[in-house]
Amino acid sequence: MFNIKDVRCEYKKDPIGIDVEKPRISWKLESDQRGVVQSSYQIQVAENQDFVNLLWDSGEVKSDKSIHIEIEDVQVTSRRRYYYRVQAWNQHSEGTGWSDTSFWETGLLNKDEWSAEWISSPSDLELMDGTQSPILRRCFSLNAAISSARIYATALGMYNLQLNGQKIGDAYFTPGWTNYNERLQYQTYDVTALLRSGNNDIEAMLGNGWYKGELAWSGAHSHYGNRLALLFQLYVVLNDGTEIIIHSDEQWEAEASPILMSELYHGETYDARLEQKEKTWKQVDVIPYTKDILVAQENDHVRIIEEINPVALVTTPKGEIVLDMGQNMVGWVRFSVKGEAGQKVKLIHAEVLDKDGNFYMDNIRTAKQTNHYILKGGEIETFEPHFTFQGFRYVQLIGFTPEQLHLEHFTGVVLHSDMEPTGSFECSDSMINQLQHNILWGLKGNFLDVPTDCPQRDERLGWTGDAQMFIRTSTYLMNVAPFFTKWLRDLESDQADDGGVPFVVPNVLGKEGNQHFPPPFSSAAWGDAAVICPWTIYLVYGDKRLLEEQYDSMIAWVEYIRRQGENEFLWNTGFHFGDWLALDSKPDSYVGATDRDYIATAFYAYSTSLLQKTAMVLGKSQDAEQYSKLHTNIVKAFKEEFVTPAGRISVPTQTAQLLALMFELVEGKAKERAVEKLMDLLKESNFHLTTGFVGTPYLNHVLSENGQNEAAYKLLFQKDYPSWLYQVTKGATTIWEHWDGIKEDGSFWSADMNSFNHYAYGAIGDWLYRKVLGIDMDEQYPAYKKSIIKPLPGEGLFFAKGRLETMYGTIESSWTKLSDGTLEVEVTIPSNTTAEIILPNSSGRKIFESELPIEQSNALTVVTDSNNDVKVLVGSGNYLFKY
Ligand code: RAM
Repeated sequence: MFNIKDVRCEYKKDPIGIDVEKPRISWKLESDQRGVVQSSYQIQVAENQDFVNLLWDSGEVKSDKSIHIEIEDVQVTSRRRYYYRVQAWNQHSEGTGWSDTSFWETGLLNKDEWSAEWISSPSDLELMDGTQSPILRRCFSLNAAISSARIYATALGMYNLQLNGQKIGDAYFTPGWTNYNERLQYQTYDVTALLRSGNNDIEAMLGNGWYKGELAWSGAHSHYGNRLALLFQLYVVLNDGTEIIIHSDEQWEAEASPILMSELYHGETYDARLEQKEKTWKQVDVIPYTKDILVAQENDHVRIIEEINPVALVTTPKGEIVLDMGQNMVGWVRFSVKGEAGQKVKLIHAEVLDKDGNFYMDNIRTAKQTNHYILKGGEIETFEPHFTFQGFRYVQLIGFTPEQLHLEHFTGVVLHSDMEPTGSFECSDSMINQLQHNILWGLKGNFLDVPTDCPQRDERLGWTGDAQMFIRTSTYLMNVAPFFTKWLRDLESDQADDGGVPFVVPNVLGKEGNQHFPPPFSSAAWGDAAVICPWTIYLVYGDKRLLEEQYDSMIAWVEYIRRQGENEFLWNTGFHFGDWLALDSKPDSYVGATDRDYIATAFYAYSTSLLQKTAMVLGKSQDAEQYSKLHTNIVKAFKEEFVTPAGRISVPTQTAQLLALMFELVEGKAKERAVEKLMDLLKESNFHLTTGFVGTPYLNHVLSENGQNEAAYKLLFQKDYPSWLYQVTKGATTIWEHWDGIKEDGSFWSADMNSFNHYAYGAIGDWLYRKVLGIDMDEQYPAYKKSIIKPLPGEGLFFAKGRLETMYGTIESSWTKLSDGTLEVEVTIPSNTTAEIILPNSSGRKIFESELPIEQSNALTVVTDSNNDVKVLVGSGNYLFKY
């Protein structure tokens, strides 16, 4: 058996509306034999599904490449569907036969194809309080059956399209949040089935969204503009071949919608009675606005991903009626209600109850997170908001009659970017499994079009540092390549002329003059996202094109640092967040004890090393040499400044030792001393961490890498404050911003910054997957073309098992300690890849693989690693080791 499956174009199955000139094709191979590699492949692209008129035939190409193969020789044009198929052969000359036919469809590739005009509600249309959402509509009739129809649409603000009363597509919060000053995504919809011959009615409701709404915590709004507008273009091909274009222009009409107010932070107010009001449509305004910034949708749409039922309806000591969703979630509550016209109901959303069990909103700060609904009366009516989302577990219900209060009338609707789930992790300890669950929900709550720090309070911003800390973990949970591709383009477009990278992307904290932070708005470990994120996406998905695209931005960041201060090899000037929220900070400070210039210089070295590797990958050998020299000089300067001649790191904190070890800034005696110091510091705190945002992601890695795996397990299993499991003991269902968001006595950390859904500390996930399961790769062979599987069992766990869907297929890794002391390790490696499996604690033991003594197995090569553990080199297949 040798099959081809999961054929993809630009990571997607049959994408429509993409504007990539040379799309890349990837596929997976499947075989029941071990050690299977692809020896050749063939791709055909055709105009039709019958593959008679070929646009391109690669012929049989001798290559083991099966991901990101560029379609080079097809000159793509707009609004066209291209069919393609692939077949592959393995080293035994077995062929897969042709894959199922797949396609991609282009969007509007040239800006001048936008004949539509920007339209807005006219200035004489009365919108209540100036906050009411407008509806723009166009009625038209078609006099023949429809053969195909596509809509290309976007908005200044958010839009929600309906065709003949039905929502178009399943995406929410369109057009998504980009740096609207330079980039605005449009979406493509196949509406063939929704249109009818006869009369049709298109309606677009507009909301403030990220464009005009309130963002950041100072009450500031209209960051990109204050006039909502729509750009819309519909192409209909009738059965007789005629093409009709309906686009936004002065023929459209506007009227006020039932949405009286809608804001991301504050919620939505909807008066359902207005649905029945007689409408007086007014002609829209055509407004001047550029179309030069339009780009096709790049990341995954935000969709409704799942729905959860509330677990309880409680009355608090204060008498509040509160719904408990059982899970801190992001999205909204959909509810059904039957009552009199004019009845007002209200849902307020919070993350936690206070220690007395009362509803608690203080940590949400000025965000109101409140949806108001005014009933139209009569039959059962169902409501869910349009242009807002809430981060919550508890919902206070106000204005409902006792008969209306039934659990089954309320549903939690979870929305986030619709990325493909790729990983799983399970082990013998239920608290660690809960931690893993919380990490996943941190991602769900904060990967809503942009990677945000938190999803609930008046913030919800794309903090670069948080993204950098969590990106590798996120790759173990979902396919985040399209998500980060889009965000990195925003990062690049928001990058200052001098190469500085803003604290948040998209940058709404202002490029200058922001009252909250002193300029220049670039902080070590935050701005380094410019280098760490593209490099990570390259490693995990083999996406060299993204590296090429981001290369200038990566260089600009490193050169920015180089220009700071007087010594080009140290970064010892400017504002930095430091080891944010570390526990060794001074009273009343959020900045940990590790010197900021120490952190800044360490990250400078790290980013420069990644830039040097990037230059190598891209074949830019002169750059590689230059950055390798720069790196050597930074490390030298770092040692002179921060390491004593006898090898002691002058900054005596956990985070300082971690950075030096993780970024390989010390070696020999100094390295040994750093490990000793780290262990001493841990012993002093009775094996508890003191690290903040910067140090925490590396803590367990460094321990496991430096012969202290048991210490890493000890930290993982701590249940008292501060530890990962402390929050689990407090009932957390997501990861907290503060180690003591809820204190031992049930009181809270101060309300000004206390998010209960903040993924940064969830970066421990990277250690769970990469070290406990041991799923890692050889960097020379990115995308897990060659994986390194090195599970590290430890005290407290009997088994761990998990999987990761890679570009080549599924990697599985599990280990079990049997009661007789035997260890079982099972590994699956996808076809067309190889692996190095390092069997933990195997030194000197008799090992069986699938019941045969390992030496007799001809599917693998046995060598030993530096610890004398047995290392086996394998091809694809499933392997079961026992010893
Ligand atoms: C707060 C949040 C965020 C962090 C910044 C520096 O706004 O904790 O996660 O990155 O500070």
